[in-house]
Amino acid sequence: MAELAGSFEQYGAWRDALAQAIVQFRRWLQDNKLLDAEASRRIGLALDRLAEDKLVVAVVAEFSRGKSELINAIFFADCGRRILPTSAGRTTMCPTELMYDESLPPCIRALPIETRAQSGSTSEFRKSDAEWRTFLVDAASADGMLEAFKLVSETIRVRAEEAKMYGLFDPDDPDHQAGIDSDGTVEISRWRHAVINFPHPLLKQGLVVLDTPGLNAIGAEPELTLSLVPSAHAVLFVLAADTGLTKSDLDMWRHVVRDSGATEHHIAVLNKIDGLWDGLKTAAEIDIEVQRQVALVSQRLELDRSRIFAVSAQKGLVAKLQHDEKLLAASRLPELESALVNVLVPAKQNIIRSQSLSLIERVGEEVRQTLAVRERGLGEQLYEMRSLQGKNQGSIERMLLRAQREAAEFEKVARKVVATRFILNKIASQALAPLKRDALREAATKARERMHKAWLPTAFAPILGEYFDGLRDAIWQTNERIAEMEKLMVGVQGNFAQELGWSLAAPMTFSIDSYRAEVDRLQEAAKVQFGTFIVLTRGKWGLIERFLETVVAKSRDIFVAAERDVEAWIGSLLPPLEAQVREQRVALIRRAESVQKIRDAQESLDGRIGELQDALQTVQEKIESLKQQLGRARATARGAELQLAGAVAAAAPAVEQPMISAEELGLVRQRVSA
Ligand SMILES: Nc1nc2c(ncn2[C@@H]2O[C@H](COP(=O)(O)OP(=O)(O)OP(=O)(O)O)[C@@H](O)[C@H]2O)c(=O)[nH]1
Ligand SMILES: [Mg+2]
Repeated sequence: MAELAGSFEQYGAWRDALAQAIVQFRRWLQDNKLLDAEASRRIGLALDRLAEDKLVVAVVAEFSRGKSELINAIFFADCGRRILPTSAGRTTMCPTELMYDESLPPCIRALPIETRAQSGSTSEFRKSDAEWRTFLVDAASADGMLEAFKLVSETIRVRAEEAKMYGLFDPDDPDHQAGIDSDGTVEISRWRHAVINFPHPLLKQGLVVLDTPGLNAIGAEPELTLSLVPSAHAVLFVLAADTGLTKSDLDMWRHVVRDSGATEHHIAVLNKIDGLWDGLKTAAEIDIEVQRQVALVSQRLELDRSRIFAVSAQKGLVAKLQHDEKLLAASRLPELESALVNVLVPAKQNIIRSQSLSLIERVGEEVRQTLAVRERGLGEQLYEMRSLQGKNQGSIERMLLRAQREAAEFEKVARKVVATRFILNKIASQALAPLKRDALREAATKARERMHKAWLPTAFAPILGEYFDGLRDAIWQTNERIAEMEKLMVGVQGNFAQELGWSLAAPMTFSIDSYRAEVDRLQEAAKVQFGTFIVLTRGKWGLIERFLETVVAKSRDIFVAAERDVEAWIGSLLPPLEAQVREQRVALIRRAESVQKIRDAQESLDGRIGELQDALQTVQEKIESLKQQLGRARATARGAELQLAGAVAAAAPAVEQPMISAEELGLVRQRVSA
């Protein structure tokens, strides 16, 4: 925890410093009147992203493997007690997120299970407060908190038909049948989802921990497998040494974790190794036994041994609460924590770093060009004014005519920007149309109706396949229009280069291919889920319906994000050109004006030359100052990497590592950072 907290704190401090540097850069732009609306919007977005940055750890396992205990031990031992309820048998009944949102008081927000009878996935319910129940928590009272957190294990008894309506009871399943009481009721979770808002230091830094219930609940809540687990930055899959690797563990690993995407985020935990400490075996014997189990798990999960950690969550928690270093080392929890930090922090930091750097470079380059145009304009004016020294009225007159003619010629070229905006808007609306809500809704309705009409569940998979093909086609269409817009911009910029000698940065190459990859991933996850469903439900429509809803909700999320990116890209195309046109126009008008004033003897030539020299110096100072601003922001963005890597490397050797060698750990790190 010390290492985890240290890394998180460093990461959080780096992120804050980065945000600070971007704010400073924005202020500098503002003070120097160099911030246009588009750059301001982009900077605002980047700052929002930094403020909302989260690191999500999902803990997944069959019931009673010790997920909740592991969360208590790794993240919350400093609360001085066990905060999430743990017990033999099923305990956590609903997916539970622990996080901190400072705009809310400490509380638990819970979505009643009855919402499963309505349409809408958890993420859709999340968008409104209406269905959620909120319970305030007194964060200062450990007892109060503990009491409040028991909510996640609350159950209710309902009639079997009602449970069936929620998709939690299958009359054809003998296990489910056995669960019916003499009064015809079954026990189900009271809540569908819980979000604990809790001002713990790690959560304040942006950590989100997702605790999940065992298989049955996961199978019934597609949101977890399609959305929450795949989008986590680290997934801990927990097994227990006393039960070994059971068939249902393996099913869960395959369907929920392995097939959910990025394997480099996965860590397997073999928990409850304290069961092997029977007092009769020597430490060496215990170690051999643990190694044997780890080897077996590695083989069955097809996961590298360096990714498997044997621990005792319970002893780790006790050791931390009692400050017992020896017991903590025996629990082997610190090794797992090191690995978790390495999976979680560097990869996330790289993403944030490159996003922020690309924003800084892009905005910086645009401003640099604006200043360069200004510098050139002033330089030219100065040259002209100097050449007027000692000239007669006739030459001044000629120069005025030339200045006026050039200003008029420029306006002709500049008009092309207006025409370009018109064409661009037209293509833009064609580019965005396939991603719009209506188009998606239509595709979803069609798929749903076809499934409804289909007689055999075997017809479902191809229908779903066609739905996904439709999504990919929409992305393809958008990409085509994007390419068209890029070509248009390159052409217009070429025009300006030819006629005015401008060199503008080429439009950022862009496509929404990454969203196609997300659609592919969603389809993969959906396929796996779907296979399980057909078997589980034997064609139960309610469950299929809910599953379909989650797929549609998730596809909508993908499209909303894609649409936002496309809009932002389109928005970034013209402003740099427009800014230069503005700059140039002002320079040309100023030039004609000053020649005129000199002709009319309203201004002395020397005075004007002096003014221009001052203005030129000011611009050159701004260019220099921009360089410094950019250098500072870049350094902040790059800065913490070495420190962070250094901190992890320094902390690692201090921990005893009987299970995995330093080389192996290095390999994991390399892979993670790769
Ligand atoms: N001996 C031993 N028992 C443990 C360990 N970790 C957890 N347990 C016990 O295992 C039982 C289940 O632990 P939980 O943390 O509730 O398990 P879970 O995976 O959250 O289970 P669900 O919430 O039902 O899905 C509890 O009685 C814990 O005390 C451990 O490292 N060693
Ligand atoms: Mg639990």
